[in-house]
Amino acid sequence: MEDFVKYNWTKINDQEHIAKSAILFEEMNRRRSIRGFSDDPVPKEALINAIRTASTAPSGANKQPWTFCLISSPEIKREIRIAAEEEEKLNYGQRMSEEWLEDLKQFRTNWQKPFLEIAPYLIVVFKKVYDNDGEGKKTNYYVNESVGLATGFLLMCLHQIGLYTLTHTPSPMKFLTKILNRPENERPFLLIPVGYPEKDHEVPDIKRKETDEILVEYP
Ligand code: IYR
Repeated sequence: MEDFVKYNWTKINDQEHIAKSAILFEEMNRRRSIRGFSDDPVPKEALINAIRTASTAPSGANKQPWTFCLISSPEIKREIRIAAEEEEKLNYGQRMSEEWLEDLKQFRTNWQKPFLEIAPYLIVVFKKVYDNDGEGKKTNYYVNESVGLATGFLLMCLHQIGLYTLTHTPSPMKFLTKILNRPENERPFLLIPVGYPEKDHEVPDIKRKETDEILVEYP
């Protein structure tokens, strides 16, 4: 039986809610995925704090069914680049539909992924489809939702602390399990290069949906 403890929460006033929400929106609305990184170093301690923040996300039955791999080894980054490019060559050359390729044109992506070696860090998020603590298999619940939430926390945190990211899925990503030597119960969820944009980096001029396209109110 788990204990319950008093929750120390605080109430702020409506003006503060509104002011904080407006600032946060402006900040997050400036976030952009980047695909050209510089090799400028970033402080590892900040990344570890960001990962700890990600791990505060809610999860099914609080199972926290995730592992974050933090990679700075040039050898491992190189291995990941080579394997990712192999998959992406097949994706762009034969696996992706015409519609998909058309949808991606605006991002000017291709199979080449030099940023996987250039970015100072790669974070690979793994989901634990079940837990394996040595005493046998234990069930995890809502694994995709939970790991998606933790990854969202991570991306938001990294942006808030002034670091830049890409959500990268060189699928199928099974090669990451192998290169990073992860156990059988872990599956790659997302590959996130972290660092700073390269000099004069350009991003596509994307438009975000208007509020009335994403929000339905029931007053
Ligand atoms: N994984 C490929 C293709 C790709 C797919 C989607 I959906 C994107 O939003 C962007 C790219 C790549 O990274 O190039």
